Amino acid sequence: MQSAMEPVPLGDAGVELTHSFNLRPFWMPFTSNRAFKQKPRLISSASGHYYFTPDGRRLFDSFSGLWTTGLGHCHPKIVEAVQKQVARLDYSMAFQVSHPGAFELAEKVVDIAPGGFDHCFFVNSGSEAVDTALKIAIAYHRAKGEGTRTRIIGRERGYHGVNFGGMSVGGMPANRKMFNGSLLPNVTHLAHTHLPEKNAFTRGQPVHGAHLADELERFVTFYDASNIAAAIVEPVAGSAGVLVPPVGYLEKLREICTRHGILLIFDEVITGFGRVGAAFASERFNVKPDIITVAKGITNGVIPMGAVLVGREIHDAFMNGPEHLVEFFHGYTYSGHPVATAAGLAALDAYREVGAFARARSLEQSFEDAIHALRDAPHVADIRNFGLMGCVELAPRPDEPGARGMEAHVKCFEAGLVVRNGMDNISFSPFLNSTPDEFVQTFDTLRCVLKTVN
Ligand code: PXG
Repeated sequence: MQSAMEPVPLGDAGVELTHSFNLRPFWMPFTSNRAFKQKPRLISSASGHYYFTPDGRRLFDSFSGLWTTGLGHCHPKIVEAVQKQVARLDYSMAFQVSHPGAFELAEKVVDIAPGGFDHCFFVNSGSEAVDTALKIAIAYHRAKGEGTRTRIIGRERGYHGVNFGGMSVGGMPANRKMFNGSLLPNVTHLAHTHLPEKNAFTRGQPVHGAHLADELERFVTFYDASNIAAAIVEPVAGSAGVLVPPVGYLEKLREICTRHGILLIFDEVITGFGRVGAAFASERFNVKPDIITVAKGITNGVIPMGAVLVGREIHDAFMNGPEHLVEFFHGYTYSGHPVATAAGLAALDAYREVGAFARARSLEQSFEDAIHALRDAPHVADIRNFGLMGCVELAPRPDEPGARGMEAHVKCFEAGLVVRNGMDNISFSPFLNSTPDEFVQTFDTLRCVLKTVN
């Protein structure tokens, strides 16, 4: 039955925001700048599950930052580790010199990764992780004497960041449109797995769609396996609005890749570090890729960092030349930055201490029940969820796609709830240490907001 109650205020509603600085110079990323600057939504501090505005309003964060901050904001142990590290060693040269924290974190990350992943290359973001992974895949084949393997298979609606590699293998038309002539040449996209006519309102993995992985086999026939380096997918597509892999789909991709010597890359920038109730989605789905990319949760979002994980087979293929020479001509000034590694070490400790991944798993059912309770709310066209990832898809307003989602976002903010909308998809990434009550309140608030949305 539809709840008639008013939204339970998770945060404080109301008050206009104040600011005393010039809004013009900062060109904001992935933001409707002109609309924002007419009516800015500013956050000036955070604690636990809440943000605070400059004028003191408290807002509940339903998105754990931007899929980043599963342990909650300003986690005291991570804050302390960062403060200590920045005063002890702010930066040290990243090439031909290093510092202990980078080795310690690499070891801890591979410890919680699926068996066989025993090397970790540090970068500073998800986009860098993806471009690094693509370069590793292509260089690996070449090192093995298969230099013709250069084609990469991506997927429609995939999001792999915004650098040229990730954008090229990604499948977001709006992100690609402006750069069409400059994208990587040897890329082919699998069909996306969003089949609302068959799978709408599925709880967890949809039943229909495993056959879509067979397209990879067609690409092998068409291009020949000797020309294909890798296939890259998000195990659960996040930015596209939580597209959950159909039952059997990832297994099929794995089987086809193995049969044809194609590397399978799982982009776990969102799904890593507990988001799907396990350390990694590959563990949760029991499908092991050859390369894993991570970012976001590796430091609980506190300091920018990403990483690429590979096994010995791939790593060792690079280790053939003279020992005094660089083996892989790739890296960033800030690869393994001391402050980022300190944040990463503290985050990994915190995940372990509170059993965060198991805790996330134990919350899945109540999250699923709470989000699917919105099924009969106004404008709702589909609801999808897996682990602690969820999406409420709104029917677009005729001739104005995205406007309804944006209105819902703004009205939620005014009602004390920060949500993420990508066009008309409202996505949720609750904290790994949420309470079931927070889920209920979040979706009650959204229901009330949707009643006022045109
Ligand atoms: N891969 C995946 C799977 C991601 O989700 C990136 C790569 C790029 O990471 P960086 O750190 O370069 O931004 C991402 C980023 C959304 C949203 O609304 C998701 C991301 C970024 C912005 C918005 O879901 N994920």
